[in-house]
Amino acid sequence: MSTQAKKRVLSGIQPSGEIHVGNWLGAVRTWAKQVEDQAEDNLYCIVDAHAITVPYEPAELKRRTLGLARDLIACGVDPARCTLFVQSDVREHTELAWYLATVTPMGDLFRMTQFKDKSDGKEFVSAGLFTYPVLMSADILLYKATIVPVGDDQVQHIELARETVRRFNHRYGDIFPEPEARLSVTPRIMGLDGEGKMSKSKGNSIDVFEPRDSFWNKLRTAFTDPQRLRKSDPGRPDVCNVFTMHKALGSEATVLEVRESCTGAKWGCVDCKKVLMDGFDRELVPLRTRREALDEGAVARALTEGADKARAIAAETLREVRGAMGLGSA
Ligand code: AQP
Repeated sequence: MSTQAKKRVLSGIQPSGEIHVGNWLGAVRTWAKQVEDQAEDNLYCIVDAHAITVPYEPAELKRRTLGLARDLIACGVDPARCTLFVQSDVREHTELAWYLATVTPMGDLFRMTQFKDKSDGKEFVSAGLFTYPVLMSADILLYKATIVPVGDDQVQHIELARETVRRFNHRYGDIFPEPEARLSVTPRIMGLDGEGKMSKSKGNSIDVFEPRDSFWNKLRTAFTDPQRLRKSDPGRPDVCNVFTMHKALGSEATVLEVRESCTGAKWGCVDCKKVLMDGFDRELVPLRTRREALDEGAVARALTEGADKARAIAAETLREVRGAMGLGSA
C-alpha cells in the first residue's frame, strides 16, 4: 500500500517530565505498535509549544525535549519507520493555530476540563493555557490526520478539533477531514495515590525508565481497592488501578487468574503487584537496553529529518488554508 493511500495518524506528548506508565499504557505503547505494523502513516511529535503554557525553565525544556525523543525511540517509536519531530521545529503549527482560533468560540474553550484543572487556584493563568486545545487542533489538522491515539483525558480536545473542522469547512470549503480519538485498552491510568490520573506534573507517577528498585518500591505501595484492608477481604478488580494495568500487560489467562485470585481473596495486593511487576519487566527491560544503546547525535539527526518531512506536509496544508481564507498578497 502506498503512503498516500494509508490513513494518517498524529499524536503528541509534552516534554514536561519523564514518560510515565500512564503516558506509556495510554498512548506511547500504542504508537510503537502502530509503527511496527506500518498499516498507517504515523506522525508523532514532542509538543514543546504546549509545555510552555505553564511556568517552566528554558534550559530544562530543551534537555527534556531531547531526552524525551530518546525515550520515545527506545519505546519503539522508530524514526526510520515514522515521522518523529519536535512541534516548534515546524512553525506552521502556531500559524495554523491562529487561523483556527478565529473559528473557535471562547465558550467551548472555557468548557475544557483540562483548562479548568490546570488553571484552578493558580495566580497566573496564561492565555496560552486557555488556547491550548486550539494549538492541539492545529497539530492534528496540519497533517489532515484522521486517527489520534491518546489517553481519555484528551478526548474532549479531539471532540473540539472535530467541531473546529465542521466550522472551518462550512466557512471556507472542504479542507480538513474529521479526526477521531483512538483509545488503548487502558485509556486512564490512575496516579499512585488513587486521587486522579497519573500525571507528570502531579508527582503521582512511576516513570517508564526509572531504576527497577524505585519502580518496584512505588508499585508496591500503589493505591488499590480502598475496601480491601486485609488479604482475607475479597477485592474488586474493576475499581483497582493495578488490575487495569494487568489488562494491558497480562495474557488473557493471567488477567483471569488475577481477577479470580483477587475476588476470591487468594492473593493479597502485594502478590498481585509482583505478577504485574513481572509483566513490566518483560516489556521494559528490552526498552531500557535499547535506550542505553542510543546515541545523542543520532537522536538529534532523526529529529531534524523528522521535522523536514513534517514541514513538507504542513507547508502544503497552509498554502491551501491561506488560499481558502484569502490571506496574503500572492
Ligand atoms: N494517566 C494517564 N493514563 C492514560 N493516558 C495518559 N496520558 C497522559 N496521562 C495518562 C496520555 O499520554 C499522552 C501524552 O500526554 P501529554 O504529555 O501530552 O499530556 P498530559 O495528558 O497532560 O500528560 P501528563 O502526564 O498529565 O502531563 P502534565 O502533568 O505535564 O500535564 C496523551 O495521549 C495523554 O492522553
